[in-house]
Amino acid sequence: MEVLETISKFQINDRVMGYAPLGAGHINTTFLVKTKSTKWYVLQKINDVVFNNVNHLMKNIYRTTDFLKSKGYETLEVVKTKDNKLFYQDESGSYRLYLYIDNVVCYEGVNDLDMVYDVAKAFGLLHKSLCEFDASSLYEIIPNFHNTKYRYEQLLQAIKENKSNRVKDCLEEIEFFKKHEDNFSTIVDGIERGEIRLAVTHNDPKINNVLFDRESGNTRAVIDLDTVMPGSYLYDYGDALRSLFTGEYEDSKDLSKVGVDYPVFETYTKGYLSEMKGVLNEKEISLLPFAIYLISAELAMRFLSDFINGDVYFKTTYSEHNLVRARTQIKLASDIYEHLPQLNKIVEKCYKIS
Ligand code: ADP
Ligand code: GN1
Ligand code: MG
Repeated sequence: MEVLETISKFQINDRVMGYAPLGAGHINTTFLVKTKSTKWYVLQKINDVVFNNVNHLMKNIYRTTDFLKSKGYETLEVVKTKDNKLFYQDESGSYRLYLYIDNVVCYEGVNDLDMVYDVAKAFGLLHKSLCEFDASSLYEIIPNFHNTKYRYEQLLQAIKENKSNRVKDCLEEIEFFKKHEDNFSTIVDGIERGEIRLAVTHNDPKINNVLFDRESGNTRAVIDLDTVMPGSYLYDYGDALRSLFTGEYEDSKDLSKVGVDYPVFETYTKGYLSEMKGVLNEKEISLLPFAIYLISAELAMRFLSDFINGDVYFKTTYSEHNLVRARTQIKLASDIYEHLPQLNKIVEKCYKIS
């Protein structure tokens, strides 16, 4: 790709001075585009292996960010191409341009509990701001992304096919899923019965997708909206805590540090409920801790299925990498499952004081 040539396809009025790689994202290729004025831009090559319908993806982003802006919420701002399209495409790939959100910092991990609270509030505010948006009108960018029941069927299929002859290496892990299989439909069935809201969700609620103001330290915007689609708030809440709990140990063989971090759990729950208390229903509140268990089990299934299938989805650097990752998530899921009564009590307390 010729970056300057690609930039010239978009509606930029100022003179472009140059560009440089930006951030440490794993999915897209991102550049900061500097101009002569104070208005800078972010050019991204969209990963079209992960996202095979860029048109749908950009429509979802455009519609939701437009809605957020109308509510006065700082968010990504799509800059269209000269022929008024949401993205530019040529034989080298698909590209989009955003306005650069300046004076911000992005973190790979949390430094303290204040930061946990702020991140939780940022994701809570995103959910709340979009709660009146008709989720069913959005495209499902990755079908069945958080459909744990479907993910379990995929695991059973992988076991049956045993393509890489690896089933013999993970019998204990498979046993975990067999024991827990009655739990995997809870959220999906709840959505189907109308007990759990089908909502607009982010689906990658990690700390490095939140931008903080460089001066005040306050959160400014939630970014990386590629996977914004219909889902349940429960999966986003659960996934955010799951990633905070595993932190740097997601790929580690050392399972001793993996488990519930109570101060992080309580602080995140308080921050999230400070925005979402009036939006979540009783059923959803009662399932908050369960959702962390379920999403951890779901990710464990995804890693294990990929291990059994011969490492075709997640990037791996050694042959047992996906198995090691699955074990971490199984350990976390088991730990949460054992402590559900305590965790539910903490949620009740947070709910009362929020
Ligand atoms: P990926 O899907 O690869 O994670 P992201 O959309 O999260 O890609 O972008 C990668 C990084 O680029 C972010 O973590 C952030 O540091 C930076 N970034 C992306 N968009 C913007 C923006 N509009 N303004 C400022 N920084 C941005
Ligand atoms: C993938 O690439 P990253 O880290 O943002 C995956 C998530 C998993 C995560 C686990 C599109 O996200 O669902 O939680 O790995 N994203 C996709 O590390 O599959
Ligand atoms: Mg990102």
